[in-house]
Amino acid sequence: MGRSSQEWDQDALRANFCHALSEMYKTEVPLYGDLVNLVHQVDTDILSTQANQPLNPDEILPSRHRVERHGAIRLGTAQELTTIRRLFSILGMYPVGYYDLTLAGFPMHATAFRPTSPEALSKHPFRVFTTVLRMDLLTPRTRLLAQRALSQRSIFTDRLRALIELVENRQQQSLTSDQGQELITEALKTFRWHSHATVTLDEYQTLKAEHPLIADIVSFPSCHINHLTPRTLDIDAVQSRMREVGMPAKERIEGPPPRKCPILLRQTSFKAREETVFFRTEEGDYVKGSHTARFGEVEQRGFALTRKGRKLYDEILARVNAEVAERGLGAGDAEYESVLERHFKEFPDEVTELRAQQLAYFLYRVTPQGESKAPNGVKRASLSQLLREGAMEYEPITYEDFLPLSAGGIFNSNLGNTSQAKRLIMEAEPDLDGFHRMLGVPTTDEFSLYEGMQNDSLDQCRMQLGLEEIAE
Ligand code: OOG
Ligand code: NI
Repeated sequence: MGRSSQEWDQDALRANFCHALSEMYKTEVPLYGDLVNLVHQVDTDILSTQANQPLNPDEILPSRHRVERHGAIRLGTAQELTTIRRLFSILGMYPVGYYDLTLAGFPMHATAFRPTSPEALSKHPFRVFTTVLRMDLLTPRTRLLAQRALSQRSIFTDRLRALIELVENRQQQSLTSDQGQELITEALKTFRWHSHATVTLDEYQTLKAEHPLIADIVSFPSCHINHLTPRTLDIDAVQSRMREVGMPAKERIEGPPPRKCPILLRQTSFKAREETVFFRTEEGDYVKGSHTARFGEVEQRGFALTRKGRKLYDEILARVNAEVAERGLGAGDAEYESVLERHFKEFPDEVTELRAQQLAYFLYRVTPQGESKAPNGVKRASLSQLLREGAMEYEPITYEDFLPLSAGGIFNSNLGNTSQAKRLIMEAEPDLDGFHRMLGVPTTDEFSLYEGMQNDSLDQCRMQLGLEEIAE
């Protein structure tokens, strides 16, 4: 990034973009604004109770907590995905991870555009879950309809394209302050809601019959943001407060059960609202209909898991789902929670165990005691010994990605009444190569990012302690 004061840096641009998007979404979906206020109230109560005096979260929590939000968009074509990738890279957000949504019966795959360095994450961790349609999984009739509608739309303004090119053609990836502001204004147009569809009601219904998300992706002139997600200190409290105030909360919190050591993430949301949409008619005017897609979500984040930890998580979830299916429990069933908690007892819930068994990632640092230790000529030491001696300490790395979808983790008990089209989708293979081709670059593996952070911290400690090697 350039250094001149009139230039925008990526982190500032991302922060401004996130703020602008949030303000726009609050106007579009007023209930989202209510949810943000509710979360703020819950966090205030939690902090005040803990401290036994009234406290304001804005004054206590790290700024990254108050700003943290993720959003989600759904795209139709490779060209749209490539351009989104170019836009987000200007904001310091890069494609991390691959999510195969066929496991949930969606003809889509996805990545998360997010900051990747610890510095950028601590400045502003905003990320966007970005899905793209898999044409190969649509029936021929729907595919034709989708291709036609998508080829006729342009979700980016000419000015936005010009600004992206301007940044790319420069030596330094920077914009003047005015250009930065303009980039945000123009980008918002890509994500805003349009109440006038580009398809007829008939076409919409055909698309929707195959999968509601196909209709959501294909029928509109933009790729509207479909939800935003603030972060909370206590998702269980948010869930009950949503119920108390009569928000249409979903039946249960997704992800692992509440634990002493939180892992991955837990999230809940209010259900998507039905909205008026005007559909094109053959005669060139519009007829009134409706569409349901946009909602508000809340998340609480825990520790990032290693591959081994993720495997254990998937296995446990598969067991939960097998039991739930066998007993015919629904998502809203109170019994579901106890099944979840019982099976998750197998996942260690002590930081020391999570570390010793290499189930989660950690950042290491040298303690003041370690720093003051005189060099004794020793060039090698074991990690466990350094920890035991109190020369080093560690803290968990926060999970920055999304709830993993795994074959075992999907609630598939009622496949019996699943349509033929959905069955075919669920039996499809992931297509990472195809996704990379659409994206134009490979995605970064999330595990390697966490591992890199952990290794960098160990390396830093090794140098600080004057050692040649810190062994396991
Ligand atoms: C996928 C959204 C995924 C989350 O929090 O897991 C997501 C979609 O577009 O429906 O945002
Ligand atoms: Ni989400």
